[in-house]
Amino acid sequence: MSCNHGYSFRYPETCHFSCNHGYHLYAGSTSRTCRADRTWSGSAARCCPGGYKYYQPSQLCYKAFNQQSDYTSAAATCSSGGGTLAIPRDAGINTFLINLKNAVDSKAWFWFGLTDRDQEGSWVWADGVALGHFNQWGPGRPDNATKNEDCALYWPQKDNKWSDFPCSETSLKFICQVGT
Ligand SMILES: [Ca+2]
Ligand SMILES: [Ca+2]
Repeated sequence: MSCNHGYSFRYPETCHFSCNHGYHLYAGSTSRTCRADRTWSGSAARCCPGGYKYYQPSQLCYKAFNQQSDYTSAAATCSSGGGTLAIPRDAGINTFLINLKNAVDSKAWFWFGLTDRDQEGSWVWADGVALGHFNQWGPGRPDNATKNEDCALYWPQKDNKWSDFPCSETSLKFICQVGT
């Protein structure tokens, strides 16, 4: 994000924002005017990398990848784009992510950023925060069925509830998130 190449503004000058190369504007104002009270008109522009979609309530960008990967490699792909595996921390984000991945592949399983790899039964989001009150586990899940099911996924055959599966499984697709 840049504003006329960093030129400093005074009332009543107008700043024209543009997204950095490879990013697209999703929300906010491309032109903001410096007002007499030293505040700016409009609202902050939000840019997402190409292929990512902006979700206003979380102010983050998300992309469902149409490629298969184990959990660790998926997380590395997200990290190389400056983000993490997506975190459906509340019902609104969860619904947004379900629609996003269904538009890519409504039958595939998709990883998202939740794991109990470090301590069995202690689920932690991709940003290190412990899973709180909100969850959407499917019936009987997580079950750690093969004793090493430590990574979370969307389970389209069960109304897109969450399930646990071995992190080393390579046949899943995945969803990333990145800041604006
Ligand atoms: Ca587990
Ligand atoms: Ca399981």
